[in-house]
Order: sequence, then structure tokens, then C-alpha cells
Amino acid sequence: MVVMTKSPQTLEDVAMAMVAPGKGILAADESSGTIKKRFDKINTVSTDDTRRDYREMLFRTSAAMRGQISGVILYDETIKQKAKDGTPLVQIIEQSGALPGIKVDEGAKALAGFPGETVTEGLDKLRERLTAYRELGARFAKWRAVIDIGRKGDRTIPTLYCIKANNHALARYAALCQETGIVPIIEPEVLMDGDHDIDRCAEVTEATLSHLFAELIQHRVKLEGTVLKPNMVIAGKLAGKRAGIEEVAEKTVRVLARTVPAAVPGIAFLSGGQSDEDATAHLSAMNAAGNLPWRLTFSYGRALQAAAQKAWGGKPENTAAAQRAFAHRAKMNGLAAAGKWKQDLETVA
Ligand code: 5MM
Repeated sequence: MVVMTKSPQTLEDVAMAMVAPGKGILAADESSGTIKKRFDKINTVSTDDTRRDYREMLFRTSAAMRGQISGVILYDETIKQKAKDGTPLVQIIEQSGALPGIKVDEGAKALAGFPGETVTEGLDKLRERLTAYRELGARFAKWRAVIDIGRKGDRTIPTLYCIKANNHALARYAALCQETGIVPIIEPEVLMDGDHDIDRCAEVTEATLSHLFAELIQHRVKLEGTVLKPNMVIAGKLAGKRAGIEEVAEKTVRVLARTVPAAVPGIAFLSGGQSDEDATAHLSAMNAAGNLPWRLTFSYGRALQAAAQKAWGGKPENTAAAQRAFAHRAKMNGLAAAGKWKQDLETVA
């Protein structure tokens, strides 16, 4: 069924549509190297056709796409790709009522002079690339900066210079997007890698976000026409002590409240390597607490796709099972965006 909804026009309206109540974003913008790693895990060779088949399967999951997915972040290859029957993938997304978006960064590269740190590249010719993507249907874009905390007890990284360099690039990207009529998703990811505790993550996330918003304001970015995509405040993957759901929710909201102006319409978290259920539970706990100045939702890659990839396994005969898995995670995260997810709903579906 084709969903006929009036497409939002202004930056503010597009940003609000991206974080519409009970909806969130599917991050399907894995670069060629990343999607190959995902396909390796399911013994599937990554080719133009398998990548197309996999993504077409997701975008044709109408229960999820019409129900809980407000927008899809695409990779350069995918925004130009056609489904098996010749329909542009962008059109399939639009017909479901979701907005197409595009990853425009060119990846995190070694930051010269700062061992172990990276800066995200991609500003060269960005204005021209954005114009071309807008013509292909992109309504929003995404740029991911990566901040590594390093090992526990190591206070040498992240350096302030790394935070500044990444935030400066994010702000320049955001300003260029808005000039082109595209809503920027601003993604400063403090990595979950390492053995740091939750409080160290809180400290680094707060430093990163407070500097980021000063930079965005200096670059005259209109905050009402942006969506922030941060990490949650969480202990590193290798930390001995894991924080509970409520602690993650409370510390994440505390850092956001200190740093993110209320003019930002919505915050769509990345999942960052959390388990599918943890990513859902944390989001739901934050929304259940209520009284927030911005909408809180998801912009998950792995936590929305991992179960579907496993069910699909590269085999066309598994398409329906993979779509069920994707629809289920989308439904659970849609409930979490409303603060209404419960653990027992995981097994009912
Ligand atoms: C889907 O993955 C995105 C692209 O990653 P690469 O450029 O490394 O291929 C990634 O930026 C993603 O959108 C975010 O990290 C959020 O994804 P997760 O899996 O952390 O929710």
C-alpha cells in the first residue's frame, strides 16, 4: 500500500517528522567495509546484489516502515540503487511514508599528531554533494564523529583538541546541510569500547556535547532544524561493573539536560554495540521518566538490524522471517520511544 502523507517542507518540520511520537530512524548507512563485516557474520558474500536484496527486504517491511520508522539513513550506493523490479529504493521508502536520508561523512581518519584519536573527514566539495543528494530525494543527512575514551585510568584521551576538531567539522557540516535545505543529524559518538566506568563516559560525553553546542551556535546553525544523535551514558564494553537500566537512563538524561538546548527538537540515540534489548530498555526508561524538553528516540543500526540479519542469512527463502524480526525490533523501539516498552512484550510477539 502506498501511504500518501504530505511531505514536510521546512527544516523544522522535517526535524519534527524525524522524531515523530513513537517513531525513530533506521540507520542503514553501513559503508562497504562495515556491511561486509556484518555479512561475513552471516556467511553472505557482500555484492551489489546482496546488499540491494538485503536493504530492499528491510525497506519493504511495511509494518515497520509505516509504523515506527520515520526515516532511513542511506549510504551513497543505496540512495542511487533500484529494487529488483526497477523501483528506486528511495521511492520505496517515500511510499511507506518515511523520509530518505544520506550519510555524507567520509569516515573517521587518524588525527595527525594525536595517536589513538580520529577526526571525521568529508567537508571537501560537501556543498556540491549535498545539492546532488537533495536532488536524489535526501531530506536529511548524517555525519558521525568518533571520540575514543581509551583505557580505564588513562586520562590522556580524548584530548580537547580531538573534541574541538570533530565538533568544528560537525558544525561546518550542519551549516552546509541547512543551507541546502537538508536537516543535519549531528552524531558525536563517544565510543563504548574499553573498560571505563559509566561516570567516565558521563564526563567525556558532557565535555563533548557542551563544546559541540557552543560550536553549533557560533556557526549559526539553527538548532530547531537539527537532530542530535548521541551515545547513551554507559560503561565501556569491557568494564567489570555494568550500570543498571535506571542508572544509564538517569545519567544519560542528566548529561543531556546540562548540555542540549531545549530548541533541539529531538535526540535520536545510536545503539553503539549495546544488546538489542538493552538499547530498547534504556530508551524506554528515559521516556518513562518523562518531563523532557526534547523528544527522545532511536537511530539504531545494529540494534534494529542484528536480529533481521541473523534470520535472513543471505537466503531469499528467509525474507519473511527476517522481515518479522525487523518489524519486531521496530515495534519494541517504537514503544520505547513512548516509554511503554516492557520486557515481557519481547516474548509475546
Ligand atoms: C549503520 O552504521 C553507520 C555507518 O557506520 P560506518 O560508517 O562505520 O560504516 C553508523 O554511523 C551508525 O549509523 C551509528 O554508529 C549508529 O549505529 P549503531 O549500530 O551504533 O546503532
